[in-house]
Amino acid sequence: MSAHRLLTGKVVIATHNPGKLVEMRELLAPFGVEAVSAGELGLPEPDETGTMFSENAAIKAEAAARASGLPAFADDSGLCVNALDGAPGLFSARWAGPSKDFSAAMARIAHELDRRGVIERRAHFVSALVIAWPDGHAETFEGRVFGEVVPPRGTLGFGYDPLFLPDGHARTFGEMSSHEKHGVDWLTGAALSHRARAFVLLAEACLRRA
Ligand code: ITT
Repeated sequence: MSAHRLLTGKVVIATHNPGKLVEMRELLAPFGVEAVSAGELGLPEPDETGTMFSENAAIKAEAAARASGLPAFADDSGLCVNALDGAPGLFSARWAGPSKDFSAAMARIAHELDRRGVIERRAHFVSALVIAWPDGHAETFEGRVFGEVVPPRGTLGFGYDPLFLPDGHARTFGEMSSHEKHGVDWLTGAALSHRARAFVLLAEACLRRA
């Protein structure tokens, strides 16, 4: 296994999802790297042909690093519902269709659970984060948060946030500010969301506080 490499200077945030972009910028903010988004650089969205979150994150990060000549940071993530055999999972974005209608995607989850007469509502979010350098070096980190699917509540966050109630909390991600959703304590390394949990590992390995 290769040694971790420090990320300094300028980095591309290789996402076209505005909700993720906000969270990834916030997480990077304390570390003194200059972040520019794939959208700002006019980079295309590569086809996500992987069969694992980490593969798709690597596809996105490596494509952006090659195209920009800069280190690039990508997230591939999704919501996995136990009673739906892990769906929507890798297809979480696709369940919202070309119009990115997450109300419809959340309604589809409720419908699928009702159709199966399921009471068990366990679910988790997964985030795979990859930083890829233009010379081909890459680092991968993964985080998960477990909880339950509930009737959607709240207007904060993005995607499936309103229907996800993390274990030990009374409010859904849709009812939490992004700061609460990250839940990062840099002293202990604790974090709440899947993305923040993966990011804490990434930060320990590849970042230094500014
Ligand atoms: P990029 O590939 O450009 O980053 P995307 O939206 O296509 O954007 P993904 O392929 O990783 O990203 O799809 C994951 C989907 O899962 C995403 O569209 C969200 O709707 C959902 N998702 C991931 N993390 C989430 C979170 O923290 N809160 C709510 N929904 C989330």
